[in-house]
Amino acid sequence: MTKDNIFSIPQKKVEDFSFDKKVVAVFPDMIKRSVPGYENVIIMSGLFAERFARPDSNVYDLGCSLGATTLAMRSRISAPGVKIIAVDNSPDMIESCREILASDNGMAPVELLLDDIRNIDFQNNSLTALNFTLQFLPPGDREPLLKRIYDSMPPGAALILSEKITFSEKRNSELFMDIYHSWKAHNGYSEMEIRQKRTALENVLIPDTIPQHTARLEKIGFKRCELWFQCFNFMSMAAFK
Ligand code: GEK
Repeated sequence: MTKDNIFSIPQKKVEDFSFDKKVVAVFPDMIKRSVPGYENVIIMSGLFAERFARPDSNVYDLGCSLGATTLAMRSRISAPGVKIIAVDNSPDMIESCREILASDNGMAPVELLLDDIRNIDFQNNSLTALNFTLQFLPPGDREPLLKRIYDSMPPGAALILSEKITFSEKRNSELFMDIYHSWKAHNGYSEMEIRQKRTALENVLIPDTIPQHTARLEKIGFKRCELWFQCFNFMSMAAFK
């Protein structure tokens, strides 16, 4: 695994974060050291897929990056006729993801799309995973996307929504952010790396609170929304139609 040291050199002006070749080259190390619980969320996405992927339906992995969620789901799906549709709008991610998928011998076919998740015509959708992706959409685009996902689902279908979050109580936001940064330092990131990455993400990743997520999902029509994972300012929810 190539070590992430992208932000280890002082930068005069920290540019907005983008999922380019440099990030792709270190992505597995970056996400493992930057998202608490990431590996669990991925494994559990496979367990959701085992239960919710219905015969002859589509399963979506939106913002698939290098295909970690797709591979976890693929390894668990046994229902016949399931296709996984994995989407990312970073050409560098998709190129590397294609190579990774080619060396996997899972059964379910995977359609890999280089596209914006806002452009996808969702069909026959038994399960959608949005693992740490919705947070990168402009806030006003989040509800319309979730509504289109909901509309493409039969009753009983599921959504996995994993996100970085913030808190309505300012002191809690600061506390959890601070503990989160201590965890990053524990994982070997320097104070400068943590600071520069934070600046790079400032305009790019806009977190919501758990009540905002829940209210939006319920407004759209999802019947049961459950928080099934949380660690500091990261969480994963499951919502069912
Ligand atoms: C994993 N789910 O390993 N359309 C398509 N893709 C997008 C868009 C968009 N509008 N915006 C961002 N992305 C993955 C991890 S990473 C999370 C997801 C992170 C893509 C972006 O290119 C990147 O690959 C991914 O969403 C977010 O389980 O790095 O914190």
